[in-house]
Amino acid sequence: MLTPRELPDLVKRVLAAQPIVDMHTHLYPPTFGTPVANRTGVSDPAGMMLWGLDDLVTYHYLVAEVFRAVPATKFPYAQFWAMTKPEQADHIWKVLFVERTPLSEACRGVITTLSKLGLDPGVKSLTSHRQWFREQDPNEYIDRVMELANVESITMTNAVFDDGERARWLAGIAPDPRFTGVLRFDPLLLDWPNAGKKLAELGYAVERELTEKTIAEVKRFLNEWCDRVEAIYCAVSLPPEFRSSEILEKAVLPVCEERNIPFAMMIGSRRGVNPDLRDAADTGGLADITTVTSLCQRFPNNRFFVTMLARENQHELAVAARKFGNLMPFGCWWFLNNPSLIDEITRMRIELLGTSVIPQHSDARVLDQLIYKWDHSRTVIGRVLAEKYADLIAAGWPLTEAEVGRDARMFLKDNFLTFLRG
Ligand code: FIX
Ligand code: ZN
Repeated sequence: MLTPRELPDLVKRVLAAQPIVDMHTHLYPPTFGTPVANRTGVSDPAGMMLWGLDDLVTYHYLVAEVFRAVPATKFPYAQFWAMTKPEQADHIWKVLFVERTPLSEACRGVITTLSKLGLDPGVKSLTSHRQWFREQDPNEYIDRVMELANVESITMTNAVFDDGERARWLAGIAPDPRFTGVLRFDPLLLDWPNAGKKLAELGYAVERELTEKTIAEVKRFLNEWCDRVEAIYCAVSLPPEFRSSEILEKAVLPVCEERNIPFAMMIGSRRGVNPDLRDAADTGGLADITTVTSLCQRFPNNRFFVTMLARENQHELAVAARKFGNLMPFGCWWFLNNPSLIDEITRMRIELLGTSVIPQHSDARVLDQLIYKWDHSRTVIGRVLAEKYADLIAAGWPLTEAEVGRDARMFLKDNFLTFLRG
């Protein structure tokens, strides 16, 4: 039987040894092309596989932070976006890592990643490190990063309304066993007239009115694309105000039920509040949990992955999951992906849901981020778990290492895979 004293190290060791299935990322394999110069000599400016130093440092979280440190009144947005990516990275590095202490979570993430790769994070210039990344082979580098992060499977976000990504799929993409597909289609639920026009361009006989024929064609579109990307689930992100829609209820959920795959809702994103920040333009907002409970109640044959962006929605989401077995809360999304909030949310979820929750996803946009996002999350989740186990032992439970191993496997891999299978 374990003792409270040995728990922190043991839990840390067990979590570190547990391979992760990362259920939500924006990562792509080399088959989608990469804009990053590398050892193979092959790169594609429109490539979708982001990795390496300049992509790490120009992550949209850091773009938002650099415009806080040096506002656009002093350094206009247009000037920043006119620079090359290495020039943007040099500006961000100088402002946030040289002229200031890189205290923020996003800054600390870059430091952790460089350190774990064996590179000195304290450099004043990025030049020497840039050369190191140029000497990497993207395909081999994926294996190296997955090993360092102990991630065994990467779940993509395949945005079918992204013209660049759609064109690549239509041209044919060889499958990569390290990556699994997810069909993502926000515009279908948020901007029907335009999404309808796009479906018509792609050859689907849809009309503006949601006639039976149109609904049938939307279902055909979803099924054909789920087949193409071998979707393990379907996903959308939704603004706080979203309640439901005819397309969701008459096309999306029936298709997910027929295919026996879950539907993921990422709720609370308000897009484009400051467009000059581009990918960093979005914010979050408080949503209404009845959006979730009403769908779970009215569609009992559908399974729902749900993550919510507002801190204030987390408790009611966990409580809602106590009411609906077809609801799986997951991750500390985006502005919640910070140690203090991961701690608060994970602690509350374990107290309300025990082991039946998926504590985290990485949301990595740059391959190397898997290293820090999982290192930082494992540390916080491990700390919370060790304290929860200590409480359990204090209550008289004869906790074993095997139980800790079983829980780690459920939190970091099996809860996701089991809910996928239904
Ligand atoms: O909708 C999403 O999947 C979000 O995760 C992204 O849009 C967001 O920009 C992001 O990268 C959050 O971490
Ligand atoms: Zn995301």
